[in-house]
Amino acid sequence: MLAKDRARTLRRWADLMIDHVDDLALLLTSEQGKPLAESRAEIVYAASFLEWFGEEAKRVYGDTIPSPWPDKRIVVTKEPVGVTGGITPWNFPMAIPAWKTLPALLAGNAVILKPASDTPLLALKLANLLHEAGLPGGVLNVITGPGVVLGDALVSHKGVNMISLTGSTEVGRHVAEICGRDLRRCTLELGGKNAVIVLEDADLDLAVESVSWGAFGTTGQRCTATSRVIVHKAIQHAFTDRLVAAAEKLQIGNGLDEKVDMGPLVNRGRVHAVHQYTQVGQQEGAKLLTGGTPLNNGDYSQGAFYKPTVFTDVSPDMRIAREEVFGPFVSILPVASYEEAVQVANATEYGLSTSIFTNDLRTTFRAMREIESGLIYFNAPTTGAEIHMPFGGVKASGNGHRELGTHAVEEFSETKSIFVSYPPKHK
Ligand code: UN1
Repeated sequence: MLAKDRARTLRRWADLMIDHVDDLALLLTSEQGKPLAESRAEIVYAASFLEWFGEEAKRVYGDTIPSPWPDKRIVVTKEPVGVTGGITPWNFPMAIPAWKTLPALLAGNAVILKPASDTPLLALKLANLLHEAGLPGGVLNVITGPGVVLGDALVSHKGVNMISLTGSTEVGRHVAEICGRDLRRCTLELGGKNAVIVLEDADLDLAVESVSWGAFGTTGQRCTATSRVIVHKAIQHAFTDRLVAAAEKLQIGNGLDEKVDMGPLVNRGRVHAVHQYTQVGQQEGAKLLTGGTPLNNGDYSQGAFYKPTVFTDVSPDMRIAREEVFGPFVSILPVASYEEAVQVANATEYGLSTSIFTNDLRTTFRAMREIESGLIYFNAPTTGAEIHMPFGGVKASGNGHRELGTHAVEEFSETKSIFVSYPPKHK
């Protein structure tokens, strides 16, 4: 398609998503569990990607470079990679399929999308709406089923030129191994053990509100979720008391009930996995301040509910300070200085998102340099990606690629360097 036609299709797609926001949100909550307000926000968020990429679709530029040699020009063009495979998780069943599919389409590729088997419906809806918006048949294809069968088939298929995965670091290593063998390009967006650093001069109310949302929003099921709080000892107790109070105030229940703040985990297996970390924390000698139990009584018996859980006196070598829990679970690590906070923040194999609460200019600029993390926030939660910003992590949180924004289009493109010589005619 011509760039202007691609742009028009993507913009129509965005409008269709907004027209259907309530139906889509209802489906999302019914399938995934997050509260309706979060589901609506996710649809609007996904539609904003479509809108942004719809505008961007007209701006696929190349370069023309003068050569050091006379009578020669160099032209650099961007071309599609070919067929790309997207594998997406169940925590954002609409937003992540959108953010993987869009740059791939924009760069001119065909896409085969494999959504998580717990949440296939939104990806199917996304594809329906895109076809309604005018995408030709066969350009976006959705396949549904278990990852162990379909994921491996997709990742190792000789007709697939590139794989883009959002998932756990364990699955990422497996996908990278297969792609490595076949020299297939793969972009990986993996786990995190994201820290919020709360320093002595922090605005405590803001820090508590941000940690509560970062740790318990989406029931803690985000790669960017806050799972560690590294707090200066001088304000440790004031901060901890307020965080525990905020956690205990959250209304937990069926996401279809508009009064609910935190929905269930995605399935019962996840309740078991989170609860194991509570047991690990207790065995390791950390102090459980609140939560630490599944909710099973009454209406809760129908679902996969877990209480927001806060541990304190956690030390950096404990498993609950190092391993991704992916649930409403946060570990507090007290420190005595900014330097120690940075050392503790960097002491994990992950490096996705870190947030620092301070109003000190020197600390701010030092932290920008010293924190090992693909995303750094100041005075804000560890969550909240923005469409125009490169998104991704360092260390075991990824393999060096970045999603979203114009960077993402580059990831889904091949670069062709063309040398054109036009010497004078030989006699
Ligand atoms: C965000 O918190 O800003 O799987 C979005 C995930 C991420 C999206 C996070 N890919 O949680």
